[in-house]
Amino acid sequence: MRAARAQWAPVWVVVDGSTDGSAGQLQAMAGQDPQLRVIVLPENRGKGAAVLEGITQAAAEGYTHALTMDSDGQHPADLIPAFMRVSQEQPDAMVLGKPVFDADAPRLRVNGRKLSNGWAHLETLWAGIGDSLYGFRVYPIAPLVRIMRNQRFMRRFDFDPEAVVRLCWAGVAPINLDAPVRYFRNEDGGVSHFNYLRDNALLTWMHARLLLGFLLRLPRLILRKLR
Ligand SMILES: Nc1nc2c(ncn2[C@@H]2O[C@H](COP(=O)(O)OP(=O)(O)O)[C@@H](O)[C@H]2O)c(=O)[nH]1
Ligand SMILES: [Mg+2]
Repeated sequence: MRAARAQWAPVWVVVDGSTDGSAGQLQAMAGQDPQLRVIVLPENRGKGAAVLEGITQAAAEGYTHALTMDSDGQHPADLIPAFMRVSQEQPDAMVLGKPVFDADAPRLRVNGRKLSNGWAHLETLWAGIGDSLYGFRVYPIAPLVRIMRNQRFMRRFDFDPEAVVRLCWAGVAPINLDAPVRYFRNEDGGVSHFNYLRDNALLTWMHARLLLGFLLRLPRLILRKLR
């Protein structure tokens, strides 16, 4: 959070039912810093639901775009201004981080990504999604809120890939920018809540419904591709 605040104002943190006392600490910091807002969800709802809460409040206050990032230090806060600049130049697009992995990145995760990316390419007829899973992104808020309101999925870890695919379908073009990802080793405090069985099952079900949506939209996607 501090790294993000050093680069940008305002910064909003959504605390998603965390039980480690981080909400209290953040609220104390927000008391000293008018540019920091803390939104606390009493119960864990999942990544997509937390983003939706943040961007719904942001839209109500007149914001049109939001950069999302993880709060566990894995995402490059120093790139926030560059991503925002590109978004300001091309406000109709979404600006997607393209992960540049360090040597500590778990092989299984890096390879699992290729699978999810392959599906996302197919589902959008190669519309140019650089990475389907990386959560360091700038979204135009209005189309994303519209898509999520029409959907009861996309509320957990299935959020990031489903959001890019559905935004592509809605005509929001992706712009990809390289952005390093850090993987902390466990001994350095790296904590991952990624659960192989649970999250891969969630992603498989997500791609199954996206494939169905893809088939329904295929004529339109082909027409768009030809133009
Ligand atoms: N709001 C919310 N975000 C989550 C939840 N689980 C994971 N995330 C988000 O997804 C990111 C990736 O999860 P993480 O456990 O760090 O796994 P990693 O992929 O190994 O880094 C987190 O940093 C959060 O931004 C959740 O239950 N609620
Ligand atoms: Mg993480």
